[in-house]
Amino acid sequence: MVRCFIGLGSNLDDPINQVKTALKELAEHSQLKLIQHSPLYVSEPVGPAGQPDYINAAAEIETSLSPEELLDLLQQIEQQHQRVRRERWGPRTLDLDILLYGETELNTERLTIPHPYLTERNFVLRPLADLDEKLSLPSGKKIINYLADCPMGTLVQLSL
Ligand code: A4P
Ligand code: MG
Repeated sequence: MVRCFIGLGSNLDDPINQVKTALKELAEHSQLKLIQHSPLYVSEPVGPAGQPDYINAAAEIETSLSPEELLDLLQQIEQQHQRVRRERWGPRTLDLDILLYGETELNTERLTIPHPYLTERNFVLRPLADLDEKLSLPSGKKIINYLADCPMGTLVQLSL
């Protein structure tokens, strides 16, 4: 089993409910084990202006799926949430990203792990640090050090 971290984001169609439902779907999935999830946060959108605020969270899971199989599973869950892919970084009902997959570093056409923008986004770093304040990247650099250096867009904690 590999310890992985998944990022959850939504800014359309009742985003709190989208994220809570996705967490439930992860918890109930037979091919992974949900260990814990972070609180939910309201965060300012990064990307095209004029889109609604996001709800963001992170989840710690264990799985024996390969990175590609895990991505397939996450994309299936995204599809269940009627996600329509339009513009890059545009609004979405549900976005599930593989943030970390054990100590694996990967750069293929389909997958970049660790997630390429992980270290620049407080709405990813904060929930990861909530889950494990000692968490590091495969490079050995600590999440909390990136968080300290991360320009803070507004991030408001909602609830567990
Ligand atoms: N892909 C590559 N690496 C990964 C990975 N580690 N995890 C590929 C998941 N997918 C990965 O993703 C496009 C392709 O990325 C996938 O088909 C997969 O093969 P997508 O979800 O369809 O497209 P996207 O999400 O629009 O693009 P991208 O670049 O993944 O955007 P991000 O980084 O996910 O950003 N602002 C706030 N406040 N909160 C947010 O959550 N999210 C975004 C989207 C923009 N602004 C935001 C937020
Ligand atoms: Mg994505």
